Amino acid sequence: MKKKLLFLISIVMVAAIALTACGGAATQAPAAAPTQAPAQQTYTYADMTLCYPQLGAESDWRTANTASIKETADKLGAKLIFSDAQQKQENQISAMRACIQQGVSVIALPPVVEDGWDAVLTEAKNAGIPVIIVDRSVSADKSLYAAHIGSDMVLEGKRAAAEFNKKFPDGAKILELSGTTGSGAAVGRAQGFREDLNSNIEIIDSQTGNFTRAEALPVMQAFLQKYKAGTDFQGIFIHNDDMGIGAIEALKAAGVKPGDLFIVSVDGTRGGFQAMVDGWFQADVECNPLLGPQVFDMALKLMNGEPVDPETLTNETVYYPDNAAELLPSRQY
Ligand code: GYE
Repeated sequence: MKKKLLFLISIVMVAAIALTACGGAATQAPAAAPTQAPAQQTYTYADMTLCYPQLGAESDWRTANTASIKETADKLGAKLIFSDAQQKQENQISAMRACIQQGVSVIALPPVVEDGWDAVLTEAKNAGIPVIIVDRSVSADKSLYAAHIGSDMVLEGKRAAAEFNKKFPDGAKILELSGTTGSGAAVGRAQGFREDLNSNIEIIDSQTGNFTRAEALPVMQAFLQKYKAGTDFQGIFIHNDDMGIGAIEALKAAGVKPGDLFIVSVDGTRGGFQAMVDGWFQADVECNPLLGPQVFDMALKLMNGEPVDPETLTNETVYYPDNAAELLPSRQY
């Protein structure tokens, strides 16, 4: 009771001071509503609600990315609105609209595909909610979002091409098992790969396995029906480790042995490392999913009106079988 009274008195006093301070300003614009934060307030993670409309759970990369976002939110004490769109853009868009409706502080969007974000990004912008594009890129105009944090997918493709160029100086025929059609990851990797692949190395066929083990398996089976391993093609570029693992199942069933084909994959997951230890992959181009700390750090900067880097690319490398067994136990994903 006493506390309440004291509280009331202090409110009245603050109001009185405020009134005196702006005495004579009756004709000016009305003061901000008392619930609104003063202009120079510094927000902390406790004030943050971050919306993460995750695109799916299609791969070990994705599982690690989700864990990184959730763990970082917990550690920092920020509120997280998480959803799983099951690789469907329309689900991501509705999740974003729900977040806009709720007035979240920041949206961090890992877009399943590149195109088709203009409308919802405009809605977020009009609502004053900054959007960070995470992981894959979007084709929307840069004015519609604050920044992008993720891997350089074109560079990853180039790194894969360099492995084939090294292995086949006299040329070869190869296959490509590509990621989700229209996704920044698949588009970028395919582009970088083609840009740097020597002209004597021919990609005889390219099909999507949608970044999943389950979908890659039948695609590899169909490839093996059509082309004879070792004779018609000597290598495969696979856009992620999960599809590689699906492909290995098909190769094993067809009697192909580790090392018969030159296989380069992307991600560097534990599964990818195991495939190198087992002799199936000859190189694994790193793609790091542990983006949580960077995403939350940038989100707080945006809340506080601080400048951010419009493009933050992850530092990555290429892994090889020679030390895969040694590194495997320390892999975080
Ligand atoms: O390589 C793959 C995942 O967008 C970088 O998506 C990501 C890719 C990653 O499904 O494993």
